[in-house]
Amino acid sequence: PIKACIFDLDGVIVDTAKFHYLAWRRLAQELGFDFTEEDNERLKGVSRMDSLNILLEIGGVELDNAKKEELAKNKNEWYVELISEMDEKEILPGTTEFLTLLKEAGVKISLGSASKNAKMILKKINLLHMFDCIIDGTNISKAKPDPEVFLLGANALKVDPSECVVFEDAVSGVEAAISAGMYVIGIGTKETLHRANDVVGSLAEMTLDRLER
Ligand code: B16
Ligand code: MG
Repeated sequence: PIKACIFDLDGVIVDTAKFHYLAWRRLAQELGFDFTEEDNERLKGVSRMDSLNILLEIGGVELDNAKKEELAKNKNEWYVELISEMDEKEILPGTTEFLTLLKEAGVKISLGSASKNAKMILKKINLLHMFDCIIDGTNISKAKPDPEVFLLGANALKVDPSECVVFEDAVSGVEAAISAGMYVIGIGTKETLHRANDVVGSLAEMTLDRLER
C-alpha cells in the first residue's frame, strides 16, 4: 500500500513557471540577450544557481561568482515581487481535491521542491496545513536529479521509498524519483516524461484507484 505522496511544487501544485520565466527573461534582457520560453524549459526543477548558469551559457556570458550571486539575488527579488499577489486561484486543477482524498485515506503528504520560496508560496495559496512534511531548497545540498530531496521526505515521514509515490513535472525530478526507488507519476506529456511510471495532464485526473495501481 502507498503510505506517502510527495509533490513537487512548481508545475505540479501551482503554476509558478511563468513567473520564473518573466524574472529570468528580465535578467537576460538586462544582460543584452533574449531568453525564450523554450529556453526556460531547461530551467524547470533546476536550482536557482544552476538555472543562472544555464541562462548565462545561453547568452554566452561569463561572470565571476560574486557577480553571479548578485544576479541570482536580483532575479529572486523580481520573482518574489511577481508572485506577491498570488492566491488560491493559482492552484493547479484538481490539487486541493486530490490532497483532501489522500488525507481522508490516511496517506501522508510531503513536499519535495527545489525552491527556497516553497513555504511562502504554500502559505499564499493556503495549502501549507495540508502537508505533513516539507522538504525544499532550504533543506537540500544536492539538486534534482539527485534523489536527496525525496529521500529526506521518506526519512522524515518514516516510510520506505517503495511506499512513496512522487508527482513531478520536470525531467530532472522524474529522474530523481527513479533514483530514490519511488514510483513516479509525471504531470505533463508522455513525450517529455517518458521515464515516468504513469503520466497525467494534471492532478484532476488522479484518483485513489489510479494511485494504488
Ligand atoms: P527558487 P520545483 C523549482 O521548483 C523550479 O521548478 C525551478 O524553476 C526553480 O529554479 C527552482 O525551484 C528554485 O526556485 O529560486 O524559488 O529557490 O519544481 O522543484 O518545485
Ligand atoms: Mg517542478
